[in-house]
Amino acid sequence: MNPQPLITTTEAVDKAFYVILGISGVMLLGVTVAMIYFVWRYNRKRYPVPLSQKDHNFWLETIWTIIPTILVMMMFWYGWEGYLSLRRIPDNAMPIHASARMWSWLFTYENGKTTNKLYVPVGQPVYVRLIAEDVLHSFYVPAFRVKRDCVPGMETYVWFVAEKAGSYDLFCAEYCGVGHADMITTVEALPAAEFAAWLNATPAEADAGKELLQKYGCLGCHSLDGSRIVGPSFKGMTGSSRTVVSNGQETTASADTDTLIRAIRQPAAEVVKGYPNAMPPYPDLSDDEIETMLAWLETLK
Ligand SMILES: [Cu+2]
Repeated sequence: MNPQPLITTTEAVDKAFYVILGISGVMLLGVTVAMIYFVWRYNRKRYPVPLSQKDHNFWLETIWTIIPTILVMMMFWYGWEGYLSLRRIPDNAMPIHASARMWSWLFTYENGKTTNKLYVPVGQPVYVRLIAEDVLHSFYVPAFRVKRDCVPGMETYVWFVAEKAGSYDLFCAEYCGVGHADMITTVEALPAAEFAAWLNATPAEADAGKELLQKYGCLGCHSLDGSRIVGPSFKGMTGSSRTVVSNGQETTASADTDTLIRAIRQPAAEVVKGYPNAMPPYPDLSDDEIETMLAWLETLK
């Protein structure tokens, strides 16, 4: 493939959008003006009897076929060219894996680092490989004009380049269940040097539990600050007493280690009253991982 000057996804989409908007505007104006003129010019009160019996005009018909064909082909051309720009991954793009699951995002970088926000270097294209772990989701970043479905069992992708440092909204744009609206995060574009420093920094040992909570998507549904997302907050959870619904019966459960392990392995067994029975079971978590997570949660009073 020939090296080509980089057209950003924003430029590619905006060009097609403004061409189509412009043509539509001109057509709307032309049709409206002609319609108003004809209503006035050929009003029946003024001309009760038709003046002409002509039923066709070769040149008029040819022109009104050729001009719209050119306009439609222009719209097609700009749309097609823009689409190719969105699909053609620049050679120097940095690959990042994005996993979508109910109801959070997990981004994995080349060195194995994982985050819930998507960190990217300013000025370098990123190639985001999209995976859905459970149901259909959709990766949508309006600022970069990229939107692509994440399909279970199939890898899709987008690429984009952030030209300015900043924080950009990232949404799930495919209704994926009760926590869909919470599947919102950001793209954090950092200057290249800052990004490299961030990428290579090792997380503190003390944060291992929090890293696991991020990795498994727990924080997509459970907040750390007491606010309600999909499920109950983790804040002050350890050791607390809650009314739970178990087999349709309300009972009181205290959040000791056994209860919390059961809540991870068989979330439907006891559901805190007032919350949906929405959590999938996590059979793959090792006992060590659960222990690390619970130890970290205990520090969260
Ligand atoms: Cu989703």
